[in-house]
Amino acid sequence: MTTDLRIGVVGAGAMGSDHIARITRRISGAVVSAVVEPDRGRAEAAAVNAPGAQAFSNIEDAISADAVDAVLIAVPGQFHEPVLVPALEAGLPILCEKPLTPDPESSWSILEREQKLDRPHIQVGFMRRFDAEYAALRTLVESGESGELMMLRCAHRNPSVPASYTQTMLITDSVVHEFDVAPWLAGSPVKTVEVKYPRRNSLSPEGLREPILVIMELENGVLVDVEMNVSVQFGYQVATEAVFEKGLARIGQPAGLQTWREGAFSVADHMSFTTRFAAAYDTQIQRWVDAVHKGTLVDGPNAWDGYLVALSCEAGVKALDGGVIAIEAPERPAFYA
Ligand code: ISE
Repeated sequence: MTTDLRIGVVGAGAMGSDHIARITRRISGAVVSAVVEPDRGRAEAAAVNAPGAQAFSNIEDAISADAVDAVLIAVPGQFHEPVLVPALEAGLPILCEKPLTPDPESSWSILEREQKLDRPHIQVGFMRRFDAEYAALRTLVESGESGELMMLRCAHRNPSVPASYTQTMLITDSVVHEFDVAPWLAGSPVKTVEVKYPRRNSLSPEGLREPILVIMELENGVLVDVEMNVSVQFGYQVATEAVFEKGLARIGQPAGLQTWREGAFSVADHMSFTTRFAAAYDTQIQRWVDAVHKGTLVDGPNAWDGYLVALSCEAGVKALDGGVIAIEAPERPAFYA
């Protein structure tokens, strides 16, 4: 029998506490051994779901106390680098919530540090790759059964966003997922990014100009459009229609409880990504834990994928001001082959 992997969760906000509860209740082969969170209130609230975990206010202390075998980073993206660096220096396996870091330069410097180790240690939390429907769509693309893929038509709708959500976050916090998953589905990296603005939703928070339509051209000629819409009020939806030479495929349609009453038919849908992707998050963390036990350390998107997404986000943010922005990616280091 293997000993449980001792995970230090860094950040006990919404996502971190969701992961803490999931590791404790639903993941096998792992325990939350440390919660790293400077905010005492958050740390205490999270501790309820992590019996026996030690509390630390920074990652360095958790590492020097030898309290962790692996690190799950769930603080906002701008705070990832100061956690990634000591965790890499300690040679620990890392699951880092998206994005790897907020810009290509800092992501590149993380890649340089990681390459000093014997093998990749960082998995990036692009959880959509672990969603059963996304996986089925990828299998369909690879099988060629419907012919070549030509277009991906994506809708990414949030009921609302917090007051702290800014215009660039439409790209860096939301479309960031499509920048990872569309190339993964289509088997080709992003070549150009363009953003178009339809009429503004009058219900959008002040200062936000949205929805937006993001158009990506992939290196293999597949076109991807993403309706990014964060004030839809009615629910949380992430749906994709894939257009093939001789077929169509759709994922992300509501599949909840169907009711028919008083002359109206309805299907229950999600209100948040935490429920919509709950099973994907479970699978992602279970597979990461299993990979760490096996010694492969990563089973999913790695730091190189995180770097490519950082390049796409940089292009996407530029495209918010107009133009078709091209992406020039360097060659992938052999370390990530
Ligand atoms: C949020 O941070 C996420 O990662 C969700 O998956 C995404 O749908 C949402 O737009 C983001 O704000």
